[in-house]
Amino acid sequence: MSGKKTARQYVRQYEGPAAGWGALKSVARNWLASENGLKNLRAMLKTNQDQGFDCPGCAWGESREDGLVKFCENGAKAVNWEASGRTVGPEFFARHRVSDLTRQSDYWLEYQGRLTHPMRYDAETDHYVETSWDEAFGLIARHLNELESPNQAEFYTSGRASNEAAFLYQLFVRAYGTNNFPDCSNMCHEASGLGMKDSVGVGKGTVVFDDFAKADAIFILGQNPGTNHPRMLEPLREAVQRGAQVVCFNPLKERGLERFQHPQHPLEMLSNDSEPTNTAYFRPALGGDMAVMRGIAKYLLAWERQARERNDAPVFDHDFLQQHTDGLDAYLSAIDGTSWDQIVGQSGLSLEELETAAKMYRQAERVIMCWAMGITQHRHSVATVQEIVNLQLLRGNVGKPGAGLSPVRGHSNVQGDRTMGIDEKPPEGLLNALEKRFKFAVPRQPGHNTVQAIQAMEQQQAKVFVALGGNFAQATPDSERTHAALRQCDLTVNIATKLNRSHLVTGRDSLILPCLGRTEIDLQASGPQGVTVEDTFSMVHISHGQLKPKSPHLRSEPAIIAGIAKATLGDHPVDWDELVADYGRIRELIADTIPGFEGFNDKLKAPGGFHLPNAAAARSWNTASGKARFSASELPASLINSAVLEQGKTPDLILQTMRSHDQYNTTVYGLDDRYRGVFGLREVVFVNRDDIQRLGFQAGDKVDLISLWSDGIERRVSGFTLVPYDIPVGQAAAYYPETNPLVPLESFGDRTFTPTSKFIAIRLLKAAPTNRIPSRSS
Ligand SMILES: Nc1nc2c(c(=O)[nH]1)N[C@H]1C(S)=C(S)[C@@H](COP(=O)(O)OP(=O)(O)OC[C@H]3O[C@@H](n4cnc5c(=O)[nH]c(N)nc54)[C@H](O)[C@@H]3O)O[C@H]1N2
Ligand SMILES: Nc1nc2c(c(=O)[nH]1)N[C@H]1C(S)=C(S)[C@@H](COP(=O)(O)OP(=O)(O)OC[C@H]3O[C@@H](n4cnc5c(=O)[nH]c(N)nc54)[C@H](O)[C@@H]3O)O[C@H]1N2
Ligand SMILES: [Mo]
Repeated sequence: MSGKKTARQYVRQYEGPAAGWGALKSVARNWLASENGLKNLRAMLKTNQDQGFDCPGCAWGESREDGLVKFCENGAKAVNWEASGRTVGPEFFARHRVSDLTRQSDYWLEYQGRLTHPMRYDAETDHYVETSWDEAFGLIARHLNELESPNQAEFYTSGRASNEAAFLYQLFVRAYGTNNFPDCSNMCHEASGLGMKDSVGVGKGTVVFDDFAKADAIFILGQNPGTNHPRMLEPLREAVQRGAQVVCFNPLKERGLERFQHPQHPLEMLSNDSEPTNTAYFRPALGGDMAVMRGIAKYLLAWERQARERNDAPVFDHDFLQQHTDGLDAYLSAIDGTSWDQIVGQSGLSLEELETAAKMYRQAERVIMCWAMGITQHRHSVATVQEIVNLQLLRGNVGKPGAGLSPVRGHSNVQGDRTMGIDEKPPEGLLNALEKRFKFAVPRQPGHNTVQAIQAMEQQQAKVFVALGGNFAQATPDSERTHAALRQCDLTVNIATKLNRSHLVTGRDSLILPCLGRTEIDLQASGPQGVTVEDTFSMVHISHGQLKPKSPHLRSEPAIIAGIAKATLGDHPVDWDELVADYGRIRELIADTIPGFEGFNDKLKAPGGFHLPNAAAARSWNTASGKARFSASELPASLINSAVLEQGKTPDLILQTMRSHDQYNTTVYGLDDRYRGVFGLREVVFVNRDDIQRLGFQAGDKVDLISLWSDGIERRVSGFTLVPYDIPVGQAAAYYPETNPLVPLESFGDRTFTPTSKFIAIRLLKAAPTNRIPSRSS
């Protein structure tokens, strides 16, 4: 395939390919802005190297064998952001009252730099004041030990925490007595875990990095890798070059899925050439992917029947179906019972498009299905994930090289955190292993997920909130209610690297505990420590920080957890200090209790780490029936929630909330979204020109967005700029977290409790005058 491809014309202003010169320019800007440029450049060269640290960006994995330096624009931004030269210490908090800081934007808050000292909130003066680690641990212990029940405390985890930190945290929390582990995964790939566990017995992806080079087709559903997993563009481009199909399903034409310029390929950069990263692009309705998959399956079934009549080669993989699956008949009936009208109506694709996609699927011997938030943040996400599995099972596309299921994870160690037991519904096996090893009665009652934790705080049933990283107040839905719920707590604690809004939405007592970042040297009694992470392909490897810590007062996450644990529980059930002195000892405990980690410390010596066993990838099915199971779900009767329909309300548009190119979740690196042609502004809403006209607005108008729900609460965000965009009619898109106030707490996925961040029924109104915080307040 030739390198040339004329730029297709879209409404966006950005004409360049993904990555390439645009990315280098942006990285350079970030380097300079970090005020620590040269050091960070040296640090960059250590990213994802055997002796270096794991990129604190996304969970995409790499083959590490070729020894090349691998990083991407957004990984570079993540490193620079963490390694910022600016700091936020006691003088900063003395200068700013908390209520004043609250008026600053999320961007401004994190931009101020790295937290340097443990700080305690003083409600009387409305300032954070310096405290000592011992006082902080003592305060937490006092609060925890005063609760009537351990279930009145919530222990949140964000997916950047290392395996060692996560394991210690869950050990402490369970020894304290609760399974209340709300975590970012509840808002993220919960549906992938639940759906896949039931269907194939494993809640993780079944492919490894090398499978991408062997696939005949890669389907990418509801994912924007150009921004969120940029290193994935390279295998996609290579797939296209060798003639494989890369088939995208995304209502937005995402630049990274169209063209990619390799930043480490000098010739391509000089000639400004770029390579396509897809061979077909379909633009479904929001929430329409289950119908798309059903439509493809319906074509396959029709062709299978035709083939049987004509004695042609079968379409289905009958050996696989016979030997490895059950529930096929019920599933085929479900396909027959789903009309083409339903499929076309709900998918947003035409019959011809569905047929084309089905042909691409059928022609490939080996297919990988990748997906992310466009699939998992809907009400029927579990059913959608299972429909992806169904389709893959029909042609035996699970558990063979170059084929499989690939939910592409978000945070760099979100998958590892679950493996370590950050799970509000822990598997029996884990609890038994902990009980046996540590000799205490583990709590057996399921704990709270993120939504339930907010509800418990709202009802004053939960009184202490502890966060191991993340930005709970902003990442969660229904911001106004969630903030009010947090403020009712007796104590809120945030273990964090940078200041964010969660630290300002305080309980009566509140602590900020500043920790080392992954880029920094972690020195303990036995010497410098490494920590481990698990990537999206279940590869576990070690990460060694390289930079001098930002402040001598910082402690590592394991040390902070151990400090809280010791103050609360004493030396029970372990000698916490001894574990922190040498993380190898924590790994020994992991080896004793978590399957796949036997001989953990030794296994880490292998270059690139080791791969955790994945039963489904080996065609061994840990399901109720011992087989891979078809799920015969019906398509949802309506995508719009009955809580909206019952009100007789008709939405103007359906809104998805997504990431710009200049952010990492609630961390906003800058105000541009280069690929989508938006610069200097985040309060924008992308709408089709026809809809803008239909609704009586003009491009550039300022509008308020109101979401529809049945509880009488007005959920509104104000003063958003209308951007005409190449987006299907009836849809809108805007950035997270600015639009989180619109997501009702009760609008979550069936079984998953994942907020429906990709499907919000909204109305547009002419903007009312507001006291809104402008983004440009830095
Ligand atoms: N630089 C950077 N990297 C990141 C992150 C970040 O914020 N910044 N976040 C990390 C995390 S935690 C995660 S979970 C991942 C998120 O990675 P993504 O899932 O790629 O993140 P989103 O921006 O939410 O993008 C969702 C994509 O799905 C599409 N989409 C929305 N709704 C639908 C739908 O109903 N159907 C289909 N087919 N498509 C739909 C949107 O148009 C968009 O392209 O990225 C991780 N990596
Ligand atoms: N509307 C809407 N809401 C969403 C989503 C969406 O698509 N739309 N996506 C959801 C998804 S997929 C996710 S994963 C969640 C993310 O939710 P979170 O994981 O809670 O949020 P982040 O923005 O990643 O957290 C950023 C903060 O983490 C802290 N931090 C950074 N590095 C470290 C570290 O090494 N250690 C510690 N202790 N702290 C650190 C910093 O203080 C920083 O401010 O948001 C969810 N919310
Ligand atoms: Mo995520």
